[in-house]
Formats: sequence, structure tokens, C-alpha cells
Amino acid sequence: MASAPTREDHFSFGLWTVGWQARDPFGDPTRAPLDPVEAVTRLADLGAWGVTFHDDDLIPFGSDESERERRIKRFRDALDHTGVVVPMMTTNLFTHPIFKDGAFTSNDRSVRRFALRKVMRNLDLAAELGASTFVFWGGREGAETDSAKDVRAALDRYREGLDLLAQYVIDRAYPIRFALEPKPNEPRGDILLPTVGSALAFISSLEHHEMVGVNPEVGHEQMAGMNFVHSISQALWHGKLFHIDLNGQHGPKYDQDLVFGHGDLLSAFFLVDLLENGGPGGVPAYDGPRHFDYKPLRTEDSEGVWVSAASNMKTYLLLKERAAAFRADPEVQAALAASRVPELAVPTLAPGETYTELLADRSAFEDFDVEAAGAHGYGFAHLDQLAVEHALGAR
Ligand SMILES: [Mn+2]
Repeated sequence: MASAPTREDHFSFGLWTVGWQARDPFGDPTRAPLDPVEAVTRLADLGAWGVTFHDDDLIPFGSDESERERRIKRFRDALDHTGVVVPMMTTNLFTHPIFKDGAFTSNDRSVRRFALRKVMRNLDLAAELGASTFVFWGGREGAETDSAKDVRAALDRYREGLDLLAQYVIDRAYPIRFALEPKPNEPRGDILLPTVGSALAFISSLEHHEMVGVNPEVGHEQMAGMNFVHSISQALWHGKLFHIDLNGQHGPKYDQDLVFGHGDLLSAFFLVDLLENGGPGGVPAYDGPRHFDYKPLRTEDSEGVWVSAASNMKTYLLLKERAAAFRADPEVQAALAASRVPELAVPTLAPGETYTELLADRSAFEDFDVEAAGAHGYGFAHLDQLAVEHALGAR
């Protein structure tokens, strides 16, 4: 049995997760609004370390300056009282009708200028609250019809916006990095930067690319049919995993935002194994927040909300424990060796070798026993069964 979550586990939740009133496209809310102060207090009691939020989660859109200050002060008091931190903040650029054709990439230039101002004001608040990561989820940056959006112009405007905001952060000396959150669709029919791979390519074109990484979400990548463990691996390989959104999803369908592990459980097992044991020598490959971006089921009352919040952390810790057992098992180590998994870390050419030596090496080609190399098995079936048995707690 996994231990209870502690601050050291660095679990964080969005205010919009436990605070979701369960309004969906077909139905009214099933739960009352949740006071952000109560969210902070209850999450702290459950063992969470951080809370994150969109500006509008805390300060309703259109609030005047005194109302804004009043709400921030109440929230700050709750943070001070509980010791909960704000590791990440983000901007709501999708709810108000003004953003129906996007924010940074709206065809309406005045909307783009408004969006940049809304983000700059929120960056000031992020710096004030000590958030080190600022997430950009461009849920409305997209289109339903190919005639309506010049995608190359939209990418120019997306880059223009992020370059300007990065310059703002640099000029103000805010210790903040940006993390782009890909999603293939919903609410737009097609969203720009649909996958981790697309976002990574886009980031390389930014003026201040060194301060921009990704915030991949389990469900978003799986909606696109992608292997989340592979996407996270590539983000790590590029040094771009700045933040992560953990939740659950059952394949390509609407964005389910289930509790972490309550979708593709085996993928969740391998994800936790990668995050916790995937660094050099088996140390964690990622040291940032373990952030849950999920929605409590619409069927739940307020108590069910807190059960589901606790479930995210409990499932993560159980998988962490299972992954540690998997790595410590001598039979697994032997199976990994038999499957030649460690051999992939050996460079294909010897130190100092060039293609000239490779061309001269008859054993590599002319005398190579292709029949034998094509005939031997890799033992992946055995290795994967060991993983499944560990994930199930059967070993
Ligand atoms: Mn989602």
C-alpha cells in the first residue's frame, strides 16, 4: 500500500479541476461553485503541495480593480495559511465570446491586442505569486473550416505574440518560463499545434526558444492517437518538459479528463516509471510539479470531488511504488538485458570510427550473418508480461 501524499511529492491541482461545476454542452451544472479558498484548504488537507489557476478562475472576467485586489488578497491569505504554493499560472483566452476565433491568432487584430494585454497583466500576477511556469493552452487558436484561417499567417501571429510576451518577461526580470500545451481539437474543430511534436517544432522557431517548453496532457495526446510515453520521452530528449498535465483518457474521443490512471492504466504505469526512474542511473527524469488536470465526474456530489482529487495522488503513488518494484526485480533486469534494451544506449559507431572504417568492416556487411540476425527473437513478450504483472501488483 502506497503511503499518503506529502508536500515532497509535489502534487498540484488546477482550481478549475475540483472547482468544475460539471456544466457540459448538453447539461447544466450539477455542483455549486467552489470558493477558491476552500479549494486551497481542502487540497492542502489531502496532501497537495500546489494550486494552479487561470486568471478568470480567481477573478471573474470584467471585475473592477478593487474587486480584483480583494479576491487576490483572500487567495493569498489562504496560501499563506496553508503553505500551498502556486507553481504555475495560465490565462483564460477561451471562455469569453471575444475569443471565439482565437486570441493570439484571431482574424480580428483588436482581439489579438486585447489578448496580449490580458496575458501581460496575468504575468505580473504570476510573478507576484511566485509562479515559475506560465502555461499557454490555445484552445480557441484554430478553425472549423479551412477557408477561414490562413494557418501560416496564424502561426506568424502566434509567434509574434509569444515573442512579445517572452520579451516582456525578460525585461521585467521575472523568473518565469513558458510551456505550450498541445491539443488536437475541442473546443475548435482543429487546434493549431495539435501534438507535442508540432509544438516542439514551433518552439524552435521562437526568438526566445530557450525559455519555452511544453506542458503535455495525457488525454490531449491520446485524443490524437499518440503514445503519451513516447511524446514525453521526446519532450525530455529535447530538454523541453517544463510541466505536465496528468489525467486519464480512453483513446480518441472527446476530452474526458478522467482521474489519472483511470484511462489507459498501463500507459500511466510506464509514464510514472519514466518520470520517476527514467533519469541517468534510475533517478527521476523530471523534477517539476506532478500536476493534475482532470474533471471530477459530473455524477459526483461535492464529497465525490474530494474522493476523486485524492484518487489522482493515490494512483500516482501506487504506480510509483509498482514501477520501483519493476525496476528492482532481478528477473526484470535479466529480461531487459536479454531484450538488449541497454544495448541501444551504445553508439552505433565505435569511438573515433567514421563511415570509412564502417565501409572497411566486412563483419558489418559482407560477412554479416543476416539469417541469424533476422532469426533471433527479442524476448519482448516476456519483458512486457513482467511489466503487466508488476503493474497489477502480482509480483
Ligand atoms: Mn483535457
